[in-house]
Amino acid sequence: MVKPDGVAKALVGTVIARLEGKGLKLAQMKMMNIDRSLAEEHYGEHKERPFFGELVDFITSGPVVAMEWTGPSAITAARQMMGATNPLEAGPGTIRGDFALEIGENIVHGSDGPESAERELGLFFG
Ligand code: 3AN
Repeated sequence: MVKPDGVAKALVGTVIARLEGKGLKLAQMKMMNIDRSLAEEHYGEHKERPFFGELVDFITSGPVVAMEWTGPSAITAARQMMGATNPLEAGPGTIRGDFALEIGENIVHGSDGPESAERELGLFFG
């Protein structure tokens, strides 16, 4: 998903181009606004974390672009290209390493495994 900061910085095309360049295939895509209840469900695993409120505020602050990507080891490949959660720890050449500075505004979200991918695809495209 390209998060509100990525959309605001006009990075949707860049994110898509990078993943397509790697060889992944874009299977579904939807620009949308996420309401609070969907955001709380999406980030349910972080409910007890101190930054949960900020996370929900931020993801609902503007339009996002939800996407389904497919291909060999798509999750591992996409997460490698996204870079570490904290942009200051994300290497150059990664999306977060190249375009973000703050952990709360790190341009993209990616499912962290097959189960979360299934769950999140159901939330956004089901
Ligand atoms: P990732 O998106 O790399 O899988 P998660 O799932 O651990 O990272 O975290 C979800 C989101 O929560 C991150 N994309 C980031 O925006 C935010 N986040 C994670 N850790 C922190 C933190 N310590 N402070 C503020 N926001 C955080």
